[in-house]
Amino acid sequence: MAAGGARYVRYIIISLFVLIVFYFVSSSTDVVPPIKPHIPVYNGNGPSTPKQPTPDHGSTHLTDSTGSTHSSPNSHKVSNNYDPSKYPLALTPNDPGWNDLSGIAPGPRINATFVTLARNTDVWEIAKSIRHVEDRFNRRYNYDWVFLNDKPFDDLFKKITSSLVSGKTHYGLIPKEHWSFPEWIDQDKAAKVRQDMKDRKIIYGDSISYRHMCRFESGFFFRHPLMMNYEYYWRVEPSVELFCDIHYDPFRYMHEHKKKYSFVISLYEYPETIPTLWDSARKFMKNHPEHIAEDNLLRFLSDDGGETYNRCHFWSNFEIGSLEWLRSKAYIDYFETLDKDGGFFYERWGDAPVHSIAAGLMLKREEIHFFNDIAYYHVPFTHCPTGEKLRTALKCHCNPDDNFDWKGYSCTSKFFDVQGLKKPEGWEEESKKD
Ligand SMILES: Nc1nc2c(ncn2[C@@H]2O[C@H](COP(=O)(O)OP(=O)(O)OP(=O)(O)O)[C@@H](O)[C@H]2O)c(=O)[nH]1
Ligand SMILES: *[C@@H]1O[C@H](CO)[C@@H](O)[C@H](O)[C@H]1NC(C)=O
Ligand SMILES: [Mg+2]
Repeated sequence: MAAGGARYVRYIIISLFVLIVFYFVSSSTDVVPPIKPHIPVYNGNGPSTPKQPTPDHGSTHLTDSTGSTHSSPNSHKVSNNYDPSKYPLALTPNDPGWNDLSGIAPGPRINATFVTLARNTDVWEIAKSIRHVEDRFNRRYNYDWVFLNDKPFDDLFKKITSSLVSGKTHYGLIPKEHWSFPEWIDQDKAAKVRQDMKDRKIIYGDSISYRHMCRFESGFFFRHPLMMNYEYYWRVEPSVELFCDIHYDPFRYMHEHKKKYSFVISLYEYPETIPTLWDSARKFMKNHPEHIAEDNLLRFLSDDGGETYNRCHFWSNFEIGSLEWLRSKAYIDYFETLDKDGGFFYERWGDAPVHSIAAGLMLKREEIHFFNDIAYYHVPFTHCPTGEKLRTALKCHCNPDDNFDWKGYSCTSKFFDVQGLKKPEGWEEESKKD
């Protein structure tokens, strides 16, 4: 059967050919070096220079170790001349790239970092936060993460966090002057206040470290040598959660829309912690009229034209903001006025109202942004975006009944009113639920 034999030979040759092709295709990733995505880092100004990887050991005396234990999958190439329209942000489900949530995001990177202040004992709680941030966003962007502490980070903290962050990790020690009583503080007076606040059962009222924390977050974190390497920050605290996919780069949003400060939750401050904060702020306004923005957001902070503070503030455990703004003369003059008045120790001023008053007075109101699409939890409040269509599109896993935005103790409704923004459909029904 000659014809049958030839057929077998043909089959064998074809099978061999298919096998060979298959072999080459499947092994080509080993043979050909993987193509690294070319990701320029956008920098609002300054020359275009490649970002140097930080050396592994102490670039400054305040850095106990950079802890860069693994390299990120992309090399953040610096370029300050990208054309935003060439890499449109996927802001809505109709925008190109919306469904592209796998692999490294194409397009430029901003000169930005995550930042966390934490103790070594916070390691497992910050691990959870990092997991949320990475899964919902950073695994595709690989931004750096700076960790700051008033004591050196231990090996466990560095090992766990650097294994979870997809970008580079840096670990910094806070200098003593940024975490201690300034010399003009009367220790006896401060101690009496703590005892009194303890008796009145004011939350963290008797804590010294909480006060150092609030003062550090108010006036120093953005000036730490590790933070000097960036223009924007995203603050992350232990035990926070993100409930929805983030389809675009919030840092780029901030940069391209000229935003300087942003929030997801706002609320009223405990009056007992800030009796004279507004007096200090008014002193600053009087002494530094040059720093007050013309089209500011004072109406969010005060219901009587600046006479009194209504206690509305952006909740600062989440913040995406401009470091350049915090490092500006305006902000530093403001912080120094407050710091001299001593309320971080004679009262218990929180960094949230301190940042919020600064933003409300010194920024133009269009420079402050509400990130509705970043769903967030920090005990005990949740921001879960209003509108089922949006939540489904973002694959959110928060319970909409938990949304705090339109509840009586939130200031977000006021923010919308003052900004002249249209509230999302369904907000009224949510505000009626308990
Ligand atoms: N290194 C260091 N970090 C601290 C210290 N106290 C607080 N932090 C950090 O500062 C941030 C705010 O502290 P929290 O204890 O979360 O304060 P809070 O958010 O007002 O209160 P909670 O409701 O308890 O979360 C967190 O990132 C903490 O990890 C401290 O003494 N040392
Ligand atoms: C990022 O910003 C910092 C602070 O402005 C600057 O010193 C640094 O050169 C910038 N880095 C890049 C890569 O542009
Ligand atoms: Mg917290």
